[in-house]
Amino acid sequence: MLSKAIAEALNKQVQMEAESSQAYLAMASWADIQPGLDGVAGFFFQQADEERMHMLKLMKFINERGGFAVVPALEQPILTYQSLIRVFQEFLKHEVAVSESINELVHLSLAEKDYATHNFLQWYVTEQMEEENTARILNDKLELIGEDKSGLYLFDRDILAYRGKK
Ligand code: OFO
Repeated sequence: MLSKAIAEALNKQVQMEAESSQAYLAMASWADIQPGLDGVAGFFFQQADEERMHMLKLMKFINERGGFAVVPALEQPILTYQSLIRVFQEFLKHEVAVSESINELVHLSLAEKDYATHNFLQWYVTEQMEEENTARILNDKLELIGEDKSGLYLFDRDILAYRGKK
């Protein structure tokens, strides 16, 4: 049975995953209407689906453990970007914030001696390490490319390979 504090904290994480999904869906839609960024659009459409899966996994766990998973209200995410690098900077910033939130949850689960939740959260710890790493690599590549059009062409062409690494 989840304590009130853990149930609340897990529900906050449900909200964060839902917000991530919305934010990445907006990035996907923005990329989708830019010329030549269909690879980036595909990457963020998939990332949005993945975040929704993270949310659902949390919701199932909360309900299975005697809590009540609350479907959160969501604010509209950032809809437009000035450049591709801005999108990826925001992606990294977002993933770092999610990792911090997962760390807090792990800390709370130990403080509350909730080892079932602690065990459940390990999947998220690993997932966040991978996602942060992917976001860093993609930011580094864009820094390197700068305004080089052929570099951007290759970046867009190859980006979906980073989905396969997960
Ligand atoms: Fe939910 O995995 Fe990143 O944010």
